[in-house]
Amino acid sequence: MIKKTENMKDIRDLFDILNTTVYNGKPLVYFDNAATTQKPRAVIDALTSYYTTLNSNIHRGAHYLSNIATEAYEESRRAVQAFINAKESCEIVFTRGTTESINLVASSFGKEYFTEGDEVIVSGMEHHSNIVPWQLAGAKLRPIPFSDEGVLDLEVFKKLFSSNTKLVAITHVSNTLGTINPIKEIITYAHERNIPVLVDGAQAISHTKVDVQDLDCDFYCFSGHKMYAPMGVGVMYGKKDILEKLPPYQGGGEMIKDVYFEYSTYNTLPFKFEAGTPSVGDVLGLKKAIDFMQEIGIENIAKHENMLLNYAVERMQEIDGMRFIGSAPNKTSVVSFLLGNSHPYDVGVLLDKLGVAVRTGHHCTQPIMDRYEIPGTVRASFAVYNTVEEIDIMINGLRKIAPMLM
Ligand code: 7TS
Repeated sequence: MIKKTENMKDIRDLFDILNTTVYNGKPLVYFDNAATTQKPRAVIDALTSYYTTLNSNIHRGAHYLSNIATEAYEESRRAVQAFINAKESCEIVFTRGTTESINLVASSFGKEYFTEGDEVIVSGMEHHSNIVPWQLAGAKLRPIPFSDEGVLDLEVFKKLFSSNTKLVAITHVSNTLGTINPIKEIITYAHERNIPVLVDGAQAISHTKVDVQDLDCDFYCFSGHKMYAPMGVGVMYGKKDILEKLPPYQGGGEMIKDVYFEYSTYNTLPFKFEAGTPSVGDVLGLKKAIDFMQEIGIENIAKHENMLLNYAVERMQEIDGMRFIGSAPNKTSVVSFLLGNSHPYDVGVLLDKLGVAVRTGHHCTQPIMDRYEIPGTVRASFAVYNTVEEIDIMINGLRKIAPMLM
């Protein structure tokens, strides 16, 4: 059990990997949390425990292990349901991650509703995972522009609706800019026009309280590995009445009721969308990650990360040539930046040599780079276990690096 404490050491102690040293003994400073967070020991133990004591296939066994594994898997589904306040557990579909969740909706929703010339409203700050699946499904994209600070232009958004609009698909939080988008306002506006809304929650789920009933979104997608859970598991939440109308995504075991050579009938929700053997151990790990977050409290996580964000931005401003990319007033703990005109990759490599892990490049958001006319950014993204001392290490590094590159 984690104590609700300001003492972050208690939390760091749950992550063995944070004691790693790199390049001749430099402490690892892990600031690539928007790509994937580290996993607390309880999550890793859940995987080992599953494979050492429970490994079996689920929903099909008439045997002891399978029954227990099935119950544990369904308990994880109920934990996710409670975590995001879904009305029913059958609205929680396990996938491999956000990418698969969005592809699932694009494929099924697209098959059911898209015809030639139909449009999906997205934002200009989408991850490629919330762009390409809609193109593959045959839709035309209408992006909402955003300001230099990284704030969506809601007046333009309202003008993008047309008789061809079939869906709004929008990121809750930008992985590159950190902007928290006003999705409730967007959902309300779209619903007034009878247009459903999918929210890409990949970067929101570990930083803000998500209540799908309060948001009233039609779909909410996220990845376990960005919220302290294992890789290989994600969630597609969908409102029951909509999911019931959609055709299956993949065909195979578990998603069927009866199969004949002439035709097949499909299982009830959520199994209709869970073809094949799922990643049971990872799903059990996801429950442990939810427990971890709930024991600290999402408000406490957000408070700590906000403190880190404000401290980092304040200190980074002191560095000559610092250019922030994305400074929306409502942000999560993501800092994208450039040093003068130097290439982000060069900054990333030099920071890495000092033990600081950041991401560089376009972060799978090429349209954002085009918007700012830059090749990419350096991105530092903080999680609950990061500290002010680690930010100081990055700042001292940037002070050394800046004169070398400019
Ligand atoms: N949507 C957003 C907003 C994301 O940030 C990501 C991954 C995805 C979708 C896809 O998630 P996946 O788990 O299916 O891969 N973003 C990042 C990133 O910023 N750095 O690495 C992966």
